[in-house]
Amino acid sequence: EKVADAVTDSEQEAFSSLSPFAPDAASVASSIKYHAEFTPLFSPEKFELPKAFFATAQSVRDALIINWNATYEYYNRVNAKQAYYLSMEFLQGRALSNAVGNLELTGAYADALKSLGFDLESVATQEPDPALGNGGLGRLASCFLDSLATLNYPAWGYGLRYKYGLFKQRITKDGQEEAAEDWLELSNPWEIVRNDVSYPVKFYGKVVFGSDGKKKWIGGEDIVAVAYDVPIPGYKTKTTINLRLWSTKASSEDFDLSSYNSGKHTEAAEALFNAEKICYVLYPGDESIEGKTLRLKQQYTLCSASLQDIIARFETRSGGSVNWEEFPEKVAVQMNDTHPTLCIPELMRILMDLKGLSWEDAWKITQRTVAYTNHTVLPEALEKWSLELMEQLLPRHVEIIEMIDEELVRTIVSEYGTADPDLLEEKLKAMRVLENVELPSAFADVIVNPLVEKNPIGQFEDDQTVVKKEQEEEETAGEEGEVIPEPTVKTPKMVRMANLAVVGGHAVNGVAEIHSEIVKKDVFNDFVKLWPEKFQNKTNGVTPRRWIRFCNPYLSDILTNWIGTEDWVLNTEKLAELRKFADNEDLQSEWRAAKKKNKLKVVSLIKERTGYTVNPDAMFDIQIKRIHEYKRQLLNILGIVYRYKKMKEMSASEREKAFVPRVCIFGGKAFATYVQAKRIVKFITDVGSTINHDPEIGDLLKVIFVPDYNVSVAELLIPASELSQHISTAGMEASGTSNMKFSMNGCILIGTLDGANVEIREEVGEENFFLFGAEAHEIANLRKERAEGKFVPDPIFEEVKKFVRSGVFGSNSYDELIGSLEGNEGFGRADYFLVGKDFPSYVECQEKVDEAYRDQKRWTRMSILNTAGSSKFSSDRTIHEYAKDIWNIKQVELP
Ligand code: B1H
Repeated sequence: EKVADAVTDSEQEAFSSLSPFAPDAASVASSIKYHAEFTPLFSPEKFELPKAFFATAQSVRDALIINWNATYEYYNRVNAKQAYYLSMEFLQGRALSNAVGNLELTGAYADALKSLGFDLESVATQEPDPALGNGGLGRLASCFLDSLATLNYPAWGYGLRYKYGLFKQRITKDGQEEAAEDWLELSNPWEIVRNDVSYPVKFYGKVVFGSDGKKKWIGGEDIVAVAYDVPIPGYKTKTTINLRLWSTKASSEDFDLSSYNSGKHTEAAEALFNAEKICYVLYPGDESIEGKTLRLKQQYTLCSASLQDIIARFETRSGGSVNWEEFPEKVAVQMNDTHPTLCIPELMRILMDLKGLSWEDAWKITQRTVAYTNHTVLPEALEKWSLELMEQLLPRHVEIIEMIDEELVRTIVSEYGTADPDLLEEKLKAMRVLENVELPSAFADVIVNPLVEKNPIGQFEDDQTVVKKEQEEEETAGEEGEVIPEPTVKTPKMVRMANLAVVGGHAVNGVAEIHSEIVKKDVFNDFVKLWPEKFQNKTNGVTPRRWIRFCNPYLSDILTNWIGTEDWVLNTEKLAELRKFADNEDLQSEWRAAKKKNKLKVVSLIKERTGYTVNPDAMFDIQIKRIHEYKRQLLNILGIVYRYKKMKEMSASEREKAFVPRVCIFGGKAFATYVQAKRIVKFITDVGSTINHDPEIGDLLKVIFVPDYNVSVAELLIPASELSQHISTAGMEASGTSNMKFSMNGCILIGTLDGANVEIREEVGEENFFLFGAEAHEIANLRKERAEGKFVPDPIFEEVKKFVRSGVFGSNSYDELIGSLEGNEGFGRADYFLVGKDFPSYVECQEKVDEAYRDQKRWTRMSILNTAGSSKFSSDRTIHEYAKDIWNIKQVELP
């Protein structure tokens, strides 16, 4: 039974009268002109493209506001359970085409703009691409919002309104350079500031007992979080949900006017800066931990402001009779990775200290409300915070975390008993929320061992830590027999956020089947034994609106014609109907023509961004994702180098017979301080400048690095791709989501059995996927063998490394890059990512790709079968699963 049934007919009528302005071209045009004049951002005498974009967006926003208000009011009324998706990242991409598309107003807006002398596509490209995320994790959050709205689920997103998005990437002769992404420079037409929705957020201070005997957190530093709402329209529905982004500021009293008047301008504004800087930048790391205090302040701001807001809404909707036990029946909080884990102690704090609940009640409510999605098993990305830092910044939360840890110790002791102290010690060490912390005093006589790790040496220490440790070892190395005190820096007390998230929530999920298995078998195996029912899989998905319907109109038309309905946009299962036409010659030629048109757009993009001219008839072979060693862009580029070397050894006619012409395209950003990733970028561009200017090679091979990869660039590249590379070391890519987008757009994947590749291959058929490489279960042993010096590299791998070192790509001999692939400890990890191991099978697989591409009928069939087999990867499927298995929310259709 739908909740909507609870509403009477007359109420329904009242809502339907709220429909947006009449969506014909003439009224749209007058709305655009109205905003150009009366919501001005530019001077009146000219009407140029930027003004056209802002006026158009403002006019679309009117429709969104009407629908947003109707949705909000209706949800308030029916008071259905609502899900809240908390994420440090939302990678929204441009909103204009998506919004008019979802509102089914594309035609009206295109015509209206035409009558004003503009075309919709050029107007849309005026919009800055808001990059409030690093990569897959943030883009997933945005796809989820699209599906939630489209499927009429009561849900909101909560995030931070970063002043600067992910940096702009420039490629120079020295490699990657970063520049600030000032996406708000001309203002953001989509956001609505809610000046009446703000909450105080406290840092530092101390904990005292109040007169009521309750704990009170006082003093310290108070800032204010203000709500900025971004309406999220669903496709072909009135439902418009909310992405609420917090911006931080100081309260106006914090501006020290007397200091200012006495000329101390900087000091006067210090508090303002201190508060505002929390939301200055998106934390730039993808899978690494830096910039500590500010990052922790960001995380706490998100958790605290969002929970205060959620609780206020719960209280309002309860209408004066608040029953806290009902909270989990009205609220589901999903934590996107561990970044919002402070939700757990924050909810506990609010319930106990401010609402007066007992520990037991608060704990039950918190656990039933919160759930955690894990997105990575890379050990260096499992977040830990220094207990000391957290104690200073959030003293009350640390008390609560210590109590949670103590309860957990009690559970572990009762599970394992004290008969085998070694086993118990091992379990406590692995499972406790607190690391390197003495056991709570209650357990002092139960367990003798202090459980403090002496030398925690991680697999993934960065170069700096290694250097520091070597220095320390030198400093402490004494004469034989001399007693050397343990350096205390080696046993920092830490809070393990993942363990806290697992303990404090009712569900833990991975993001692809293989990843969820690794989560259960390795990362959280001990917790699975305690609470098997918590662990789940929710294979990621992507929205078919943005990632097929709007980014690939040529393909969309073909799909609609051959399937006979446009329903596939909402019911991707319909895509399977294409299977029966996979060999149909008419479909095949339409299919190839659409691909060609998309490739031509990319030819222009490449010309404009890099100056290179590429041949649209060559195979477009694409790898776009964050630059990371585990994603193995190095394997790809070394494969290209090997291909180039073989070409150079042949005569022109042999070359043309042996190789299919390719344009190899790379895109992606390297974390600004990730030195090895930046070396990879530089190497790719160096290889490109040699090959692309080699007259013997011509159109047979081109290597392009598209600078400043972002959502908008992905929307152009993915529809134009024919082969795409998802070649991570098996077991390291949790899911991947671009692999799904490529497959939907009829691109064939080359990849390892990793993340969602495994499921994509199952769905599209193994003959339509190019598989190579070692499997996840083999990796640990391969690394061990490698370390023992048992690995014998294939001659072709030796050959390609020697070729690079010979100086073909400039005077640089790439010692650090190539050295990292060898058993050469001086350069680090002795091919930790197994590039050398997989190289021969990768090269062989690429030969099969060439062979398949030569037969265009076979290739087109494979391409069609990829689109036809991609239906599982719609985020609509994923969201239905979260709604049912984790959040327990129901669809609420607006009348
Ligand atoms: C993913 C991250 C991530 N996993 C830390 N983990 C970050 C971790 O700023 N940080 O500290 C930022 C991002 N991102 C990605 O999530 C996985 O690598 C992909 O495989 C997966 O598809 C994606 C969505 O689940």
